[in-house]
Amino acid sequence: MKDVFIALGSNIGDRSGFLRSALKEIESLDQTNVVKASSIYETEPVGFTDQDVFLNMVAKIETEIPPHELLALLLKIEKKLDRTREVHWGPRTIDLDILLYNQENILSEDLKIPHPRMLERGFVMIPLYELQPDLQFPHTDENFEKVIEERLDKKGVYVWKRNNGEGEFGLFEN
Ligand code: PH2
Ligand code: MG
Ligand code: MG
Repeated sequence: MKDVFIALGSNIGDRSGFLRSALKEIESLDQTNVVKASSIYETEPVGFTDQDVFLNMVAKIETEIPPHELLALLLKIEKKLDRTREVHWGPRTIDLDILLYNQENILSEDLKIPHPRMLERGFVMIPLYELQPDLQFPHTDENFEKVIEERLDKKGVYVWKRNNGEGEFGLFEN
């Protein structure tokens, strides 16, 4: 199995409901398990700032699905959960981004892994650090502490629901 980290984000409607549905859809993919989920964080919008606050989290999955196929399946899940694309970086019911795929560096037109902007983004790196503080990155020698201390914009990221290890994914009532 390959270790893969996925970032989830939502800032429209029933935000935690969309996160939960997305995790369930990912879990139901063939040859794929959700291994663990971070806490859920509420985060101020980055980039396009005139939009509602987000809920963000990161999940670690293991899968045998190759990267491009996984991307296509995640886009399909986004569609199923009413994702539309109007404004670049704009409001969305659910956004599913592959952050890391098994220490691989992938640079193709439609898929770049590691996710190109991840090291600067607090809403990605803070939940990722919670999940896997000993993580090595395939595209920098810096260790996680150094990235957090020196690169990261840590502002505007607050725990919204702590993962307590109980219920679905440690986050939701069964
Ligand atoms: N996603 C973006 C742009 N800005 N800001 C926050 N806080 N959370 C996001 O998930 C997010 C964002 C593009 O994918
Ligand atoms: Mg994104
Ligand atoms: Mg995306």
